Amino acid sequence: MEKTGKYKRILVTSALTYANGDTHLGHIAGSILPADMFVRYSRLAGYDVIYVCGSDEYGTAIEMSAIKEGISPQEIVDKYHFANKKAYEQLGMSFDIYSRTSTDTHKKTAQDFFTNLYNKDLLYQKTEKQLYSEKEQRFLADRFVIGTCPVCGFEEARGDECENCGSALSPLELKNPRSTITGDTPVVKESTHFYFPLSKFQPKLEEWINSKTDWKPNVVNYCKGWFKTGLQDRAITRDLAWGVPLPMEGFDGKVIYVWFEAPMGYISITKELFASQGNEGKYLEYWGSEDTKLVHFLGKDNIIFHAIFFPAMLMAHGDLVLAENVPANEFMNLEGSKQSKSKGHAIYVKDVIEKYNPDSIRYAIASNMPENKDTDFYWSDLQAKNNNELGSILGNFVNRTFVFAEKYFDAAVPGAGEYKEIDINIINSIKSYTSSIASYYENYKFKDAVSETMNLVRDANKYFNDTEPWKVIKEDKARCGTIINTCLQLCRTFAVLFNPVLPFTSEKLYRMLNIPAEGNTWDNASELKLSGGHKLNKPEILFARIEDTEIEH
Ligand code: B3M
Ligand code: ZN
Repeated sequence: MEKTGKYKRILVTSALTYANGDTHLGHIAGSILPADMFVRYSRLAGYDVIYVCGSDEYGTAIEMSAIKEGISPQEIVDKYHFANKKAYEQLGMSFDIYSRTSTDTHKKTAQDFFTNLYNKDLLYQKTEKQLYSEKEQRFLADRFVIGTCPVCGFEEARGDECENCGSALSPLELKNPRSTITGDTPVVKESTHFYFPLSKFQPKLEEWINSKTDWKPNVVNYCKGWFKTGLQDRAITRDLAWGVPLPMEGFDGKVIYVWFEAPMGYISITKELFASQGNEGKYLEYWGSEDTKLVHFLGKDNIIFHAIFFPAMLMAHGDLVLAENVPANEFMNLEGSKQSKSKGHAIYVKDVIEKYNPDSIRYAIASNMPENKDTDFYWSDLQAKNNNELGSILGNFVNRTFVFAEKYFDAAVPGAGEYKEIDINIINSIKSYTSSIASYYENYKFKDAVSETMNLVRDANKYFNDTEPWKVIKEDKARCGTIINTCLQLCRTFAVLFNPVLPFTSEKLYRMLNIPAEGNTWDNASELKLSGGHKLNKPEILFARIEDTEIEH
């Protein structure tokens, strides 16, 4: 029976990954892993939840990479859409759909949205000065130009946003602008673009953000900072070849600005999900209903677009649900500096997945997730978490439980005899652990959820040590049976509670317990569902040690 509560369904999105390069651990930590953990928990907790994501395939980021790689924009997005989709699957990301924005569905969705606002006379045209490269014979939009950020002085700010301070910029605001491709200094030429009246929505947006009393402070503070500066109307078209064309005649050579159409990718990809089930119109049950809890996961550099720009567009459009939460993460840097595709300073998923257990990678990121401040990924930390927590605490507990069951109880679940106080204490603690971990997930506190789950395993190890089955087996086999029965029940509990962060280990545990994953839910995670006599499968190594020689330096 699906859980209801205030909302009938949950719609989860992760920031659409630019298909201009291989995805790295910064994307995983910022938006993909927290969303996947939240969705896996929500499914286990019985919610009707869907998780949509995909490749962001327009914008100058794509064109830049295409020029650098000497291939066309379509070739670059085809190359990296499929590469990133594969990398996410290998890392256990459980999207309901991972699609892309270079589809006809997306093009129509974006153009219809644009037309909706245009027909309401909400958009206006303005002829404005633009940076133009004589050498390249093109206007320098967004990432085609870099310069010094007028807000923080960062010298490699891009024409659309400063990745250092998160400010949304326009090319003309940059000091000493220069072409990213040729380095030459652009001239100023006029061009006409459509504008979205973002400034008009500031009062409604402020009221809306002020009503979000349960949002993370880092997100609310960013928004309040922009309100204080005063929201500026935004140009929503560009002089570019690669992008979604405008839906009306007479604007050849112009496309819809990527940050105006990309968020509509969440809508178009939801349409595709239900179209694949033969019912495209069902997308409106999610996007067109107040009963939907819409949650956007992303990194802090995308907050303005998800907490201000996209909500304003949705308000303008009407009849579409606004985000219930935008639990943005800060950055996970790589041993001190920000991971960046364009600078080649990153740990790419495709590389790390070849060498390490995907669950070890997920666990190392989740237990150090940049939820409220930047954190750093260190290879030594991956090794320590794998060896000293996953291997020595969880792996050790499961292994010695199964070894006992195999050696003394014919590889079956022994009958649970008479419980002593120590048994009842650990069994009763499971229920309180299950609800506290649930509360952490419901409130996007993933680090706490993971460490609390591991605390239960620490208690389980203490239970094993305190009950001394290796001694008890010599004098009272029935008592030993009660102990090992309890430990095996805990292994099933771990298969449920660790599923959000360790999906592959969860699958292994179900296989070893010789039970299907189906039917094991958050609500019954604390029940003793394994019956005496139930045959077990062979124990498997959950986490191989990572030796010093193996770890990247
Ligand atoms: N493609 C992510 C980025 O800025 C951007 C997210 C779009 S979500 C609609 O790298
Ligand atoms: Zn800046």
